[in-house]
Amino acid sequence: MPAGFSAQNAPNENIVQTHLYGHSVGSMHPRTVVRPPRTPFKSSSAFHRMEPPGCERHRREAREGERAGANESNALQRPHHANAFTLIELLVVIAIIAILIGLLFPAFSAVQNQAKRTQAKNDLTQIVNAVNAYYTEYGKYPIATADTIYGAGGTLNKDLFYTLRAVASGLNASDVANPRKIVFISPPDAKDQANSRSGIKTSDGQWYDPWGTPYLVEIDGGYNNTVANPYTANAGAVPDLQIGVIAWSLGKDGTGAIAAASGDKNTGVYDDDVISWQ
Ligand SMILES: [Ca+2]
Ligand SMILES: [Ca+2]
Repeated sequence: MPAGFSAQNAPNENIVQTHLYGHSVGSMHPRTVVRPPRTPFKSSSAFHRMEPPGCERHRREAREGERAGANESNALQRPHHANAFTLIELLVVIAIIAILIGLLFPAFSAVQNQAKRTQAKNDLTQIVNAVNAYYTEYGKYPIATADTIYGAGGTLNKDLFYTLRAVASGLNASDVANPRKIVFISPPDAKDQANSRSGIKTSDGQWYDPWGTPYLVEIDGGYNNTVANPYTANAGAVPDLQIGVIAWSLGKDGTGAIAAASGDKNTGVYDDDVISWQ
């Protein structure tokens, strides 16, 4: 014990020694000293008055830390399923999704059907243009020697399209109907040959509309510049149209006007038919 320290200072002796040694020879020989156990705290003692400022704050912070730790422990012990979906909530979500799908599906079907109608209208325009182009090229209509309806319910449309496609088959065998082998139209083959839509079915040579029924084409083979109107009303002049060639599709229902003056274009099975001349 260095000189100048009394016996009352004994409990803090090791601390002081550490300080003194560390200050004088700390770089030479670091020394570890165990702090003696603290005496129980007595608020009325003189030692309490000697506590450095901020000690009370430290104890308050410690108590607050203990309370925070207790709250965290309670949170950890809370059941996990308190934050999960209940069965009722899950069923409600599924029901809402089902209702939305039910609302959207008809709208989707309507858009899809409108796209098919647009495609059918484009195909019909191409067919009429191809027949007229053939007329311009050869000075006559293809195949027809009298007013004729080709397609569903009438003469198959295969020979007409063999001729317009310059395919040497049927009535165009050996290119007799199209000797210059001019391709006036080139529809695609149907993707599904067993259930042909929107293209040529190679086994029968017919051109099918987007719903799976052959397109109908009427040609003025009698050369009086008129063809019979397939509809009795709401589809142009009746009984005859002042046109050399017309084409139409029976629409989504696959049935409609397959002969002259079959029905009202705006009612029944006729109203979904797609026609080239209106
Ligand atoms: Ca005619
Ligand atoms: Ca129809």
